[in-house]
Formats: sequence, C-alpha cells, structure tokens
Amino acid sequence: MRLYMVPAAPNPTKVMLYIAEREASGGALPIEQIVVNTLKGRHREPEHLARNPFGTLPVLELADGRYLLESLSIIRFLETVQPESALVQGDAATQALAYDLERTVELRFANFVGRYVHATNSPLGLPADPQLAKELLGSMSQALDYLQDLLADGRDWLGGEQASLADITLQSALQFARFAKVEVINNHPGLQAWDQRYRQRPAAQAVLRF
Ligand SMILES: N[C@@H](CCC(=O)N[C@@H](CS)C(=O)NCC(=O)O)C(=O)O
Repeated sequence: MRLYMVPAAPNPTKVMLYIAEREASGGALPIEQIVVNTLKGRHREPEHLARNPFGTLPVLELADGRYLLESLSIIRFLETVQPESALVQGDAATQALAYDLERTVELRFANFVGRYVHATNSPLGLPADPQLAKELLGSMSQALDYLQDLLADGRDWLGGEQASLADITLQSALQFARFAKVEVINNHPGLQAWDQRYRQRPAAQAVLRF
C-alpha cells in the first residue's frame, strides 16, 4: 500500500500520526509514504488527479490499485484490515464514542483552524481576511471549551486513559497552526498542557515537523 501525503498538512498528518501510533504500539503497517508537494502544486498535476480527481491529500493506494480519498476512511480501513492492535477498541458504544469525539474535533475545531490559517497567514499565499478570521475564531471557541472541560478531570488524553483518534485529529490541526505561526489555544491552558504532553509521544516525535 502507498500513502500519498504532504507533511504538516492536517489531513495527511492525521493518517501519518495514526500509522505512527499503531507502529509505536507494535502494530507495524506496511505502507510506503510518498510526498506530493502541494506548495509546488503537484497535487493539481495529472499524475495525482488520476489518483484523486479532487486533488486532495491524503490518498491511500490499496494493494489492488484502488484509492481511498478520505482520511477517516483510510483510518477505518487500516483499523479493519489489521485489527490486532487497532487503536479503537472496546464494545460498540465505546468505539462509537471514540469516532464521535474525533468527529467533534474535526467538524467543530479542525475545519475552522484550516480556514483560519488561510484567512490569517496562508501558506498558499491566499489573501488575509480579518473579518472571516474573527468569525472563525468565534466558531471554534465552544469546541475548545468543551475539549478543555474533558481534560479537567485529570485525564491525559481526550478520550481517557489511552490516546485516541480525537487526540490525533486535534494535534494535526494544532501542528498546522504552528506551521503557519498562528495561535489558536492561547486562552486554553488545559489544552496547551495537553499539546505539550501529546508532542512528547513517540508517534508525535516521529511525524511532527513543527
Ligand atoms: N476530507 C478530506 C480533506 C482532504 C483535504 O482537504 N486535504 C488538504 C490538505 S489538509 C488538501 O489536499 N488541500 C489541497 C487542495 O484542496 O487543493 C480528508 O479528510 O482527507
């Protein structure tokens, strides 16, 4: 299998951190990782569009040549195809809660961070939009309060004792903000502490560049 990705971009990082977490817990996944340089526009070239007509990353090429185009589907596939040491464990409700929390982080925070970065200090050179940036900061604040409240009982990770998909998605978004030198958790000391903790994990040390 091949993972087409680009370091520091949030959705590819989500899959890269997931793979590294699996490897750190002894579940090595045989996946070659290939960089598609978005800053040079390689994701818009025919070679990548043949894999994914939408031009986005990550893309996972399966052993039979088919492609998965969505980060969470890629993770779901890797959970299923090699279930020993899967990251999401437990009964149906526990597993559903893990995916639920990941979706909350993605849809109520990470999505806004991506747009906020491009509205303030876009790595792609997009024009700044201060009004939109202000609205996006407002949109992410409820999720930040919610995530910080989860940690208030002293747990290390968003879902409890074990780092989970939600932690991976949160860190992927925060790395993107650091990459663009944009601050999004400065009013949330509990999340800042979580951020320092997560970045010490072997998976984080192996994957994160910023
Ligand atoms: N929903 C997709 C989003 C993929 C996505 O938007 N990837 C970004 C990088 S984080 C990308 O490829 N952007 C380049 C573009 O849209 O042209 C996923 O979760 O994989």
